[in-house]
Amino acid sequence: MSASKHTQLPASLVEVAVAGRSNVGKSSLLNALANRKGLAKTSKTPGATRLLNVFELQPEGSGKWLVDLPGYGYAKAPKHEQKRWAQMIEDYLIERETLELVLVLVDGEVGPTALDKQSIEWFRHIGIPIKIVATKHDKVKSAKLGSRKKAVAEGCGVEKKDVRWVSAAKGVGIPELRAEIHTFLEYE
Ligand SMILES: Nc1nc2c(ncn2[C@@H]2O[C@H](COP(=O)(O)OP(=O)(O)O)[C@@H](O)[C@H]2O)c(=O)[nH]1
Ligand SMILES: [Mg+2]
Repeated sequence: MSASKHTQLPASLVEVAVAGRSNVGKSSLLNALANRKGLAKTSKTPGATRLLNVFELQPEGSGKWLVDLPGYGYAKAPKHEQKRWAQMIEDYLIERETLELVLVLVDGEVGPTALDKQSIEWFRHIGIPIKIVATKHDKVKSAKLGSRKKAVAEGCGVEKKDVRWVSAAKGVGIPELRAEIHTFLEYE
């Protein structure tokens, strides 16, 4: 289901949200995790997801949700819309009581940007548990992978082992991340 405000959502048991810049690969990752191509809408046009899009783990009514958040920092959108999205995401992140973990996606091809670092700092400040996920593993040349892995970990202020590298396109890291999410949701 989708909502333009978290207050429109029904109660859940536990939620894991997927956050990151526009075009980082949030929707593609959700589809890869669910093993369903068209579940979350992906787009070549950044800024396509403007709603909180909620997916429930089976069985129906489990109350265990994955939430696809609108991407932050979509510069081409009108300023007032950017502000509105940012406020909606912030309200959700701060006020949603059943939100237990945020997967913070960083584009592995690009490396952590200033906006990524700013967002991570904000999550830490608010005290929301995060897990760094580096996307588009398949787009990083193997000669660069070592230095990029170091750069992502350092830029995000975590150990290299604490970054989950994934490729939604090639399936790299997807079973591992899926298992981590399941474990997390089971123990909540
Ligand atoms: N090569 C490659 N492209 C990806 C991957 N994940 C996402 N993309 C592409 O990146 C673009 C943005 O993806 P999307 O999932 O819509 O990003 P979102 O805006 O964060 O939801 C699309 O063109 C995707 O096909 C990946 O693992 N590998
Ligand atoms: Mg999306």
